[in-house]
Amino acid sequence: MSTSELRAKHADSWERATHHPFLDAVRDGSLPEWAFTTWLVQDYLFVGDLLVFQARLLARAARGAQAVLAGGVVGLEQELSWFEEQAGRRRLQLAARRQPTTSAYQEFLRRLDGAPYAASITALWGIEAVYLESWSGAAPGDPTYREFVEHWTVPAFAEYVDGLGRAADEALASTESAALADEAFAEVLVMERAFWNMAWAGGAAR
Ligand code: HMH
Repeated sequence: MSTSELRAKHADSWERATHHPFLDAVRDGSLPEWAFTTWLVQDYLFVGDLLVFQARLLARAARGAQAVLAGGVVGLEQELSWFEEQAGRRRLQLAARRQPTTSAYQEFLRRLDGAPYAASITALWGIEAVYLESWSGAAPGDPTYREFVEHWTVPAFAEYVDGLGRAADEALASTESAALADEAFAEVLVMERAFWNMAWAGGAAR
């Protein structure tokens, strides 16, 4: 199994994770400010949880995946500072509670701590690949939100996602846990859809 096979197998769910009224409204500027704020605060909490997960994954990674994962850990720590700057500029309070969707995602990441390495690296690739695709669809974005669109569409982020894909493919090529990797990827797609819905349903069916 490979990452491209997984994407093809879960094409419908991939589509639902990467296209959403929230992203359409980021593109055309019609997103209510409160919805963006909800997303920003909850995503800050999510990135903190992802950093914890990724640091643990690095500790058990294949030798060939250490560089991309270590780089990603540094990147996530910098991303937290970037969120803090963004929140400061918008006078937003980041010290919020996790909403149920964010808590469910955190619990999923904790479960992945105990999953076979191939399943966990595949899930991580899925998490980041969804963001690249999602924000690419919102480009260039209304000026209000353009910095966020640019953040997840820069070439360096695309290269990072490619690097995670190579690490996942390497793990998938020799694993006996392909079924668990498939399940983990499918669950990422459901979680990502739910995360957009948490921020804003946009009047559309969920
Ligand atoms: C919900 N998924 C979510 N937030 C993010 N910041 C990413 C993926 C990418 O890091």
